[in-house]
Amino acid sequence: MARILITSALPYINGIKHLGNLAGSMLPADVYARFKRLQGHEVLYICATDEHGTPAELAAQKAGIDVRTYCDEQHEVQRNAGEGFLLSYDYFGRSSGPQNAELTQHFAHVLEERGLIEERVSKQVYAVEDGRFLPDRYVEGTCPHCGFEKARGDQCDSCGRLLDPVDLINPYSAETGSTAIEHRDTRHLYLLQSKMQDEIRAWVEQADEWPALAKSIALKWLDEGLQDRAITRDLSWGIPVAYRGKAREGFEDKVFYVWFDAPIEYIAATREWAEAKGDPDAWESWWRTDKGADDVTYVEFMGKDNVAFHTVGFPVTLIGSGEPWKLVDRLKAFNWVTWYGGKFSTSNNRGVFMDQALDLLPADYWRWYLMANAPEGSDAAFTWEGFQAAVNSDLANVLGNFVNRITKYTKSKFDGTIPSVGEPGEAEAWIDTELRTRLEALTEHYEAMEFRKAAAETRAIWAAGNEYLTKAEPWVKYKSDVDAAAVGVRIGLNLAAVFGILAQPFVPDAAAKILDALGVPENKRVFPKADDADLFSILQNGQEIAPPDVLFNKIEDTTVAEWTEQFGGADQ
Ligand code: B3M
Ligand code: ZN
Repeated sequence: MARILITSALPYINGIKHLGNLAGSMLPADVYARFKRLQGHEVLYICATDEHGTPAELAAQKAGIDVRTYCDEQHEVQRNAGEGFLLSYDYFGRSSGPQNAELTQHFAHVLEERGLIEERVSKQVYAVEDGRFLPDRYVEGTCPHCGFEKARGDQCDSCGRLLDPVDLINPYSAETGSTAIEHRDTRHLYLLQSKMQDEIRAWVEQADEWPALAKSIALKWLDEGLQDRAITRDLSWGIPVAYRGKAREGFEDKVFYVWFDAPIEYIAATREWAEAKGDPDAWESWWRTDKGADDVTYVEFMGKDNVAFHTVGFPVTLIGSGEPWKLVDRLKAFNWVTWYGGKFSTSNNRGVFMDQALDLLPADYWRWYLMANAPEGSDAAFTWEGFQAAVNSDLANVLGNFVNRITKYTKSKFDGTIPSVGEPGEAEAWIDTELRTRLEALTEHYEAMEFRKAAAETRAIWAAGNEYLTKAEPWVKYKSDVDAAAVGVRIGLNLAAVFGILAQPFVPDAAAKILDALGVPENKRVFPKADDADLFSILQNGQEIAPPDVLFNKIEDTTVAEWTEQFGGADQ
C-alpha cells in the first residue's frame, strides 16, 4: 500500500481561525487522511502554526505582549481548536521551533553555495517617524493592480496578487497610520527564482495529478516569468540569517521571510514527530527520496492564495538545493468560504470562529456542512439556513433516523439480537446493486479529492438505506411472516454498520457511536470495497446490539434566529 504524506497549509498564529480557514485546508486534509487510513494506507498528516512574519508581530503588539509569549499562547489555542474539530494530525508543530531554524538556515546555505542566492541592495519602504523599515503587512496602501485601498505590503486581499511594498500607492504604516514614508536602501538575500524557470516549468508540466486551479496558477506565474524574490526581512522576530550559529555579516538585525521558512516547517515538523516517537531518523523515509520517500504520495491542501508559494517558491528551495527532497505529487486548492457572500470579520462580528462553533454544536455538525458545501469549484457561502438544512436533513433525518429506526425495531421485536433466519428477496437484490454501485462512485470521489461529491454520495447511500427499509418493510411482514421480517432487520442492521463506517471521515464521533452500538470490531471499521463479499454481513448473526443515543439534534428556527443575531446573517 502506498504511504501517504499529507500537509495542510499552516494556519497563521495570529488568532483563532474562522470556519473558512478550517474548510479551506485543515478539514479536507483530515477527511482525506481518515479516508486513506480506512483504506489501510500508512498516513502521516502534518500541520503546524505559522509563527513568523508580520502577522505574528502585529498581533502580538495589538495584544500588548511579547511575540514569543503570544505565539506560545496562541499555539495552544489553535492546538485545542484543532483537537476540538477532531483534526487527526500525526503532529502539530510550530514554525518557530529549533528544527525549522536549522533546516531553513541549511537550505539558505546550500542554495547560496549553488549560486541561487545573492545579496542585493534594494529600495524598501521606510517609515521616518516610526524609525523602521515596513516589510509586508507593516505597510498598507493602494494596490497598483486593482486600486484596492487597503492592500497589504505582501499581497493584495482584493485581487490576490503578490506585491512588493514599494509598489503600493499612498502607502502608510499599518501600525501607526503614519504617511511619512520614504524608500530607502536596505540589503537583503534574494532567491534567484529566475534561474530555476526551466526546471520549475518542466516539473509543473509533468505534474499530471494537480487539479486545474492549482496548475493554472503555477503556469500563470511561470508565464509571467519567475521573479527573483527577497527571502530576508528587516524584522526582529523570525529565523535569524545565520548558519551553524554564526550570523551573516550585515544581517544581524534581519530574519528570513516567513514564506521562505513556513513550507520548510512541513519537514521540520516531521522531524519533530520522529523525535517525539523516539525514532529520530523516521522522518527521512517521508521526505528523502534516497531514503524511501520515492514510494510516498505527497498531497498538499491549501487555500488558492497559497498555491503559488507551494508550486513555485517551495519547489525552488527543494529542487534548487540539489538534494533528494520529496516534492508534492498532488495538490488540492480551495476557494473561499464566505459569510453570506462577504468576509468573516472579528472586528465587525461577522461569522463564526472555530472556538465559538464548538460552543454551539459538536464538531461533527460543522464538519459535515463545511465539506458538503466545500468551496471547490467556486466560493461557497456559509448560511445558517444552509447549515440548518444540512444538519436536519442529511444528519438527523437521513442517517440518524435510519440507524434509530432499525436498531429500535430490532430491540423491540428481536430482543436486540441480529436474526439469522429468512431468505433474501427482491428488496435485498436491489440494495445490493444500489450500494455496490454507489460505493464505487464514492471511492472515486474520494480518490479525486472531490469532497462535495463524496459527501453527496455518502448522503445518497444513507438515503438508499431508508429506501430499502421502505421496500423491505419488516414491520409489515412481521405480522404474517417473521422470517421475512428478519431478513429486512438483518440487512438493515448491516447497512447501519456500513453507513457508520462510511461516516467516519466526515463525522467521526457519530460514526463511532453507531459502530459501538452495533458492536463492530475495530478491525472491521475499514473502508469497504464495492465487491466485498461480506458487505452485508459485517455483523455476526445472533450478536446483541443496542440503539445508540440520539445521534444528531435538529437545529430549530428559533436557534437560527438567535445565532443570526449573535454572529450576523443575511441582513447584517
Ligand atoms: N500561513 C496561510 C495563509 O496564507 C499561511 C500558509 C503557510 S503554509 C506553509 O493564510
Ligand atoms: Zn489588488
